[in-house]
This record gives sequence, structure tokens and C-alpha cells, in this order.
Amino acid sequence: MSNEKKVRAYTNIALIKYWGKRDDQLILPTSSSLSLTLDAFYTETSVSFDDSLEKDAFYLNETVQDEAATQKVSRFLNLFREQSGMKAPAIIKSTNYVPTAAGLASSASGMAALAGAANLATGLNLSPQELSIFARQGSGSATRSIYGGFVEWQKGTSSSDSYAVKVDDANWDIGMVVVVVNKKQKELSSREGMKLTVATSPFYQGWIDSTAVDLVNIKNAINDRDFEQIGAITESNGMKMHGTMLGANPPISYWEPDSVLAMQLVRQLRKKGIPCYFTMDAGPNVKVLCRLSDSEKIKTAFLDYFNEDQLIISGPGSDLKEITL
Ligand code: 2P0
Repeated sequence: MSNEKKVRAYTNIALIKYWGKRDDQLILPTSSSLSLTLDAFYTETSVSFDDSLEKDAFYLNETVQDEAATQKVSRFLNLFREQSGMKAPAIIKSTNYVPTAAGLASSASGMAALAGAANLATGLNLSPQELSIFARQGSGSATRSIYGGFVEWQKGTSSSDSYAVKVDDANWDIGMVVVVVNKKQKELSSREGMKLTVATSPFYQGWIDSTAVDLVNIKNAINDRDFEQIGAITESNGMKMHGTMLGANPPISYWEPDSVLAMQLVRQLRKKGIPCYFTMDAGPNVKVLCRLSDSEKIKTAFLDYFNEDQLIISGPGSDLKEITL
């Protein structure tokens, strides 16, 4: 079939976090965020419309998905159907090269790849900026996965100007060591976690105010290629997000003992003269921002406490791309 093309989108890890919506329906964030796209974690997706189907069928990692998961995909595809006039049901095939829902932002690469594949299958020929707006309506973090390198999601004033822009291609000595503390499905989704935080944390306004300052400072540091400054802002912003969550009622914590161990190891490595900085998302895993040229050294130090398969080195990822089968 002519539309059986796959699209690959890489995941991203926020250095300046997105944690809260001002519009739940359109997924408009309370603040702008900034991420690094990673090449080690990605999703590949194809969409083929087929009139002979009764309804959409969604396969993830070659397994047909249940009603709830399929509906989420269908609702997202409907945005493309509305825009293109396409009415037929579709077969959606997705392969996740990401430990799903382990806090490694699988929804980012997942929804970005789906947006790219739907764009191809409908022939809408959307620009990356338009694709970013579509991806956003699937999942906030997916907004940023349209681009490689350092990417800013500008919160905008409405749906039409809340999209991602590339800040820098990160084509220099930078990367991450991802410490997989626990691959299990998390108990509280980001979506629920951020909603509760916005509604109940007395620290929330402080979070918004200081994130705006962090964003300006990190963009200057990226422009200067000042790795230590980028790392220090990243570490501070991530911890502030977790502090804000601790202020929610009931309090939210995604940390596990090994998360704390990993953060301590990063501080020790820094004392020994290896510049590296940690960040954490809505899960127990720790991401260590480092110079790619130091990543093997950092991994070796972590091997005293973690297994080989818990330590994944990644360089910067690229823009969303079409994969020819
Ligand atoms: C981020 N996270 O900026 C933040 C930091 C996790 C912690 O974006 O509700 O799956 O689909 O917009 O994008 C995870 O939240 O949430 C996330 P929805 P999403 O990467």
C-alpha cells in the first residue's frame, strides 16, 4: 500500500520541566519547557487507512491493544481526520524502543511518531510547526519530540502558538546516561500527578516563577555552550519540580531508594572532577546529563551499584524522520 511508511520520533528529556496545564483539553502548559532529544529511545509508527476495516486497530510492539489504548489513538487520529476529510478506519502499528511508562517519556516519542505517521497517511503535508501543535494535543512532551537537539516548547497564548522550536542542534559533546531504577508501569500518571500538583501544591506559583527564570538562563548557557551552567540549571529545575510535587495533597513522590543512590553517585563523580548533573521525571529513573565523551567513565562508576542493563548511554537525537521500509 502506498501509505505504509513508518515515521520515527525520538524521545526527549526535559531540562526545564513541563509540569502542569492551563487547559486540559488542548494541552496548553502553565509554563514553557526545554528538552534534549535522545537517540537511544524512539518509537516507529505506521498508519494505513483502510475502508474495509470496521474500526481502528492499534498494535503496539506487535500486540493488539485493548479498547482504552485504541480509543486514545483513535481520538488523536480524529484530529487528522477532521483536518483532511479522511473518514476510513486505520491500522496503526507502533514499535516502542523505550521501556514503556518507566518515566522515560514514551508518550513523547509515541505521540510524535503517531502525528508524523498520520500526517503521511492523510497526505496533509503539515509543516514541523503544525505537526508540533498536533503532537501536543496527544501528549504535552510530544510537542518537543518533533525536533532533535535542544528544543523549547513555547507555552504560547492559544493552541495556534503553543509549539516547539529548535534552540540548538546539540551537535557537540553532550549526552545522557539513563539509570533505569525501575521499568515497571508507574502508579500515578504524569497527567494525574501534574493535575493534583496544580490544584493543591502551595509551592506551585514559586515553581512557575522560577522556571521562567531558569528557561532564560539555560538558553543563554546553551548559546554559550557552557556545559556546567546547563547542568546546574537542569539539576536545580528538576529538583524544584519534585519539591513542588511533594507539596501536593496528598504528596507525590516518584523516588525510590536507588534514585537517591544514583543522585549521590552523580554528586560524588562531580567532586572527583567529572562534570555531570542529574534530573528525574515522573518516575524513579535518573538521567545523568554529561559530556558524551565522559559517559563511559560515568557508566563504569555506576556499575559498582547498578547492572549493565540498567545503564543506557545516549547521544542527542535528531528530528522526526520518515523510515523507508
Ligand atoms: C516533561 N514530564 O517536561 C515533564 C517532566 C514528566 C516530568 O511531560 O498529560 O506524558 O500527556 O501532557 O507529556 C510527562 O507528561 O503528560 C512530562 P500529558 P506527559 O517532560
